[in-house]
Amino acid sequence: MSELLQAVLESKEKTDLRDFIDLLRREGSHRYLLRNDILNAFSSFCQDQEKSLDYPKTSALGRLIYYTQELILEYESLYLIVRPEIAKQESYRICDDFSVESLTRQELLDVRDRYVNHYNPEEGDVFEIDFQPFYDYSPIIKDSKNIGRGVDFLNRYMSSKLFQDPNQWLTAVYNFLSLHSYNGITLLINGRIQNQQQLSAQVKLALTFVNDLPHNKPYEDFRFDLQNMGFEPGWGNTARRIKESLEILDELIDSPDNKGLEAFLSRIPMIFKIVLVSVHGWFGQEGVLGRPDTGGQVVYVLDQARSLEKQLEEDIELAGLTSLGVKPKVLILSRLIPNNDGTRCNERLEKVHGTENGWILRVPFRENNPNVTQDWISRFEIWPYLETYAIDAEREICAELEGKPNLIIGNYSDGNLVAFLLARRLNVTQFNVAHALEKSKYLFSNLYWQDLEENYHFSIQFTADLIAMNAAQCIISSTYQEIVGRPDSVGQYESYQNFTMPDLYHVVNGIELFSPKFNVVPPGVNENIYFPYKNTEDRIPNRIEQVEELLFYKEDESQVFGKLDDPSKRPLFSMARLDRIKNLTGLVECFGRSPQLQEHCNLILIAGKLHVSETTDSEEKDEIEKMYRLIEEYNLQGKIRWLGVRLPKSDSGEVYRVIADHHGIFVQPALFEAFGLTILEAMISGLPTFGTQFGGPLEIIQDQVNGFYINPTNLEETAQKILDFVQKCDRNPELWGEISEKAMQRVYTSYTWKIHTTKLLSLARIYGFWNFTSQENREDMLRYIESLFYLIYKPRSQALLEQHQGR
Ligand code: UDP
Ligand code: LCN
Repeated sequence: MSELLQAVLESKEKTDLRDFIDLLRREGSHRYLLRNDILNAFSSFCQDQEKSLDYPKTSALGRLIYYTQELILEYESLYLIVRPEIAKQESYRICDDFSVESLTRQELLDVRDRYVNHYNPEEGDVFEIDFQPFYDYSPIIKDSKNIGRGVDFLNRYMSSKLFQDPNQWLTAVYNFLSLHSYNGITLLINGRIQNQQQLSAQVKLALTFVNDLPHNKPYEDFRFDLQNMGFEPGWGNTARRIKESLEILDELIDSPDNKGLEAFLSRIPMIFKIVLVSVHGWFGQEGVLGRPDTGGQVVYVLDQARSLEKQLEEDIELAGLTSLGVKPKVLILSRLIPNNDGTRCNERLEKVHGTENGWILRVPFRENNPNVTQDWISRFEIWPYLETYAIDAEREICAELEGKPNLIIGNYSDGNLVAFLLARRLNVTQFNVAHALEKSKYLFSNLYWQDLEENYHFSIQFTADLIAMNAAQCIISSTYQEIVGRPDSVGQYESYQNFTMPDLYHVVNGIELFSPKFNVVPPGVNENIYFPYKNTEDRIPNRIEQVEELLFYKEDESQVFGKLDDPSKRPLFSMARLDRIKNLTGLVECFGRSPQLQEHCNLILIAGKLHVSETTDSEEKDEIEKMYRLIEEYNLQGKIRWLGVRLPKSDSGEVYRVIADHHGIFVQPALFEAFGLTILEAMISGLPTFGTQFGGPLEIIQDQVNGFYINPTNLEETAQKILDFVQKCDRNPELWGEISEKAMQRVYTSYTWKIHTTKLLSLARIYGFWNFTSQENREDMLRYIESLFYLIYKPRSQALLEQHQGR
């Protein structure tokens, strides 16, 4: 039993536990509380009982409650789901007489089913999904703090195994080097080197040869000499670079170590063509941001494509392949939407701005349902179209690339599923990115899936998630907590470990969190658009004026709501889509409830739309209405400006800088934010930033150092934190500048696209190498995954298709 639970039961605190349970029961004997509710209930209990202020922290009961993620009251029983440490879960049943039983995962899932009245054992057992057996024989990280650093671990583990047998190691290197080519051009070694022994000898010979050459001698000048020794292009562009590469290889052959291997692989030209998959949204470069389902994902994928192309170009140049006509190509695969609503989403190909060879490739959904497939479809509805989409996309991709890609990276549930289907068909490495999965966004989305199915179809989406995350060779996450949360909160992937979909299936082990497939690689910001407000030489005076006018003064009912009484007050600024989760209305309420904050600051919001008539999205409609209600209720006229504009990217960069010119503050009040690109954008611009403590911002910002955390569910506390800072800045004007400076530094040192792509490409090479050398047999898992696809995913999406057809 958990030590904390034992400590409570064996001490006087047992009475407190009893009283606390009584208190909970008073509000109903059949209840399901999640962590926030549990903490609130416990805090009321402590007040009722006049406990000391530090009781929640110092008592065993307080600590037990702190680690309790879920609490289920079921008549006479109480179930506690405790998470004593990251990625670990224990569940207990406490009976009326205080006897305690621990529960297996299966039993816990039954309890949850019973809670929602869907537990029917007499009708047979429910289908259990269990991925654990497939991970039993792959290497597993031991310590939870190393989760997310999979590649380092994998590299160390696999190398130590492989290096034990020199012959096996040499064979692996030889076979791997013999593998590479680009559009028919053989790379690295040719048939003159016929085995591993010859490889070793020829490397030494080639080294003696290049050693005598001037460092800067271009490769083309001695290409044929190397070719005669068995070496083809790919080792470097100059004598010096080739010498370094051969030295690393020589060292690896004689005395291998994992660092050397990593350095060697980073030089191997094995990635030229990449496909990024982002299916559902309006994927384009203009007029799409702020539409339903397009937000950070579009920004992320476009920036990633640009940065990948640039990095590949650099690598190819260094490898000495540019003169042979080798060129990288990055394709962003998205949906072609015939009814394009003024966007370019009906075009098959669109060049990515700022690239030589980066393209958005759009493939339509097959016209099996013209009334639906001609239009944009919400991400919740697109499941029936994805399988045929992948088949069609495969053809288009191979035509565009004149062959197979070297890497496929999916984005979000739908993109990852398509990435899986493509990777399986093409036998290519699959990476996943999941900016924010719905399962952790919608509370109880799995328990009540049947009630939500009509609008959300989570039964299909969560199945797709399980399929794609297990099939992927590598999962790129933006933060550690995206994988396994924090000591007090569950991570996005962790939430897939075990859950029930009542009447459909039980997930007993949905994903192995300790698998080296997880790697934290945060994104960056586009530094051409978002840069410090101080870089005046890069700013365009005309644009500054226009943005200034728009933010503070412009009167145009179609675009702006509100006129400021005193535009010189310090601006509090936020920008987001009007989703419930983004919680801009929460920020308005927080501002509304603090007259002091209103005294010091104006609130300026850029939030998509001003009129309900402009949107068909029900959540957006609700938020617009709520915003007006709050402005009225708190009488915020004259203190708030709400801009219903969709700014071109270049202007959105200037917006942050103009707010910084006014020594303003950026507030990101989301109820949950998976990563939070706007936080990076604001920080690099030099804005002191107050970011939600729920999600990624917790890792980007270091509280009180280069920004501040807020708990957006606690409006008074949030207002007070901002007010404190504002008042301190009023007293000591240098403070604003200090935080601003550190915010900029934070982004430059840890969150650039250069760091991101260097790491990503290194991962791709290392996973590629290990997949090849270990010949890891994943076929059994992939077969299991396929059966989930055909037996659960497909029939359910077929049923959804029929619903669409009936419309
Ligand atoms: N954005 C924008 N205009 C808007 C709202 C958002 O240009 O009206 C951009 C913003 O600059 C950021 C992205 O959209 O680059 C939003 O990303 P974030 O990660 O903050 O949130 P998401 O929308 O992906 O949940
Ligand atoms: C989606 C989100 O919700 C954000 O938190 C991320 O920043 C964005 O995608 C890019 O990954």
